Amino acid sequence: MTPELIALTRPVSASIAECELTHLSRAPIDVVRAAAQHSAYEAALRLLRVSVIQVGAAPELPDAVFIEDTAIVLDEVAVITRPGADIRRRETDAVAEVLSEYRTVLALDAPATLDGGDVLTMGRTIYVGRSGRTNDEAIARVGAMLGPYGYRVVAVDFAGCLHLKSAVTAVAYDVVLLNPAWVRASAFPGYEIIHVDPSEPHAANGLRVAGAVVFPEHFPLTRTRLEGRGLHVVTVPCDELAKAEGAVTCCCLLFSV
Ligand code: CIR
Repeated sequence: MTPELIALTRPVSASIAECELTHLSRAPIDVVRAAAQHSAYEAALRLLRVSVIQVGAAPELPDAVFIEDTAIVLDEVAVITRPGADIRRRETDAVAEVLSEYRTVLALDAPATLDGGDVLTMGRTIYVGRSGRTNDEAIARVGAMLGPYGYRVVAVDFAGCLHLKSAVTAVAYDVVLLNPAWVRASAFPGYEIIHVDPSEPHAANGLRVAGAVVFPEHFPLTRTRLEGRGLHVVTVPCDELAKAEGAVTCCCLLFSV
């Protein structure tokens, strides 16, 4: 039987305009439009036969929609993170509760800090970006926790963007999409590399799911590159959520059951 794919998502919070911002200047966010875009994203996932399960809303937590940052979910186990931004640590309990229905749940504790956006899993290798949100203690701890499950953890340096997955994501099992201005392609030896179009620096974040790549519709030039490589791209509107420094991977935790 084909495994069922589940995407945990979380509604856009009414307070999203007060989100954390690192590399972007604050711009007004239209909450209704952001929520509509989030619904379109969930609909795109459902069309790809993913079961979307919403974790309860957290209106008082501005960044709750970016659920990816709260956990690393693998086939064997899940690790609840300790997000780098203080206020975001309050997002994890509700996610842990839902995840515990599907996985054994481990958790990071102080002084480790880690955002799931810094974690790129490809096969048995877990690349973890060293960032303002993710520290070396967390990288060592994740290595120690997941080594026994057969995973190798590799630290990756990058610069210029919030998370490792702002700079690079997997768009097929052997292909990565990256912005060479933010991360070195040599960090991913053996992988075919597709560069973002230079005029679309934020386009390296695509969500690989069910043989497709869910991808922001506001990056048409990079989309053409993906399609030119034969990849099936499903575009979603997400420019409103992008004002909160989020993209497509960050709005779900994807796993199979
Ligand atoms: C933050 O700064 O934490 C949020 N405003 C954006 C988080 C985006 N998360 C992600 O890309 N994984």
